[in-house]
Amino acid sequence: MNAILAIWMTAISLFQVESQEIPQEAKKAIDKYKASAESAKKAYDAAVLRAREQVTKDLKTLIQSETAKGNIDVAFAVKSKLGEIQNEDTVQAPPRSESPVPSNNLALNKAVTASGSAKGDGVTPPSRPENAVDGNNGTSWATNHKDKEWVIVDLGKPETVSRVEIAWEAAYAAEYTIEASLNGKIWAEVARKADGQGGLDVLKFPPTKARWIRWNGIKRYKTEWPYNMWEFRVFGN
Ligand SMILES: [Ca+2]
Repeated sequence: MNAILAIWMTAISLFQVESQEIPQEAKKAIDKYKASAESAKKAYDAAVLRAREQVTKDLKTLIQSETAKGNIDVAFAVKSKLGEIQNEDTVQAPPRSESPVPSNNLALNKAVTASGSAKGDGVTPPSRPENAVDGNNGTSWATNHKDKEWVIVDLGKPETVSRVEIAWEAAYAAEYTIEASLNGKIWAEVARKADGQGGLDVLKFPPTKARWIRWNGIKRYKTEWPYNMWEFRVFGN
């Protein structure tokens, strides 16, 4: 790749002096050189794309076969790896629908507690609830393989909240509730999702004063998977 880049950069610098008075023969040589560098770069880009598509296809096949064999933990580990590769793609791709990360997220980097985290699933980076409030769309919190899972975020002080957003990995929640509390003991349900489809959930509700916000899982998309959220966000408006 370095060699191709070097050729490319040389071609560009030659192109910059092209407008000056240079012999016709030299111009021809430069054009030929440029065309060759362009075609090398195109071939390289196409090869990278093909290789990435093949790896993605192979990993998807592996997930299906391991799931069929009942090796759910293996399938989940492979799925995490696939997620990493797809995340790499998004670095160069147009921004995802949930980007940029909103700056007025009241839950950002706040203290969290949770029912637990997936273990032994090969999740990278290690699954922990903090991943759901770190403002990073590439780190997630994966739960244990149970329906009744939860996470609580402490906003630090009472805030008026009226919206929650959850960005899901493929292992999304089909059903869950959002609860609010001023003392961490008495909870009031402020929103309920009963038809989750994954992606980005946006739940709006009447302005409510609360310091703690709890997400309660009720039903996973697939019982052989955990819940897995990229981001859990709380807003005042
Ligand atoms: Ca995250």
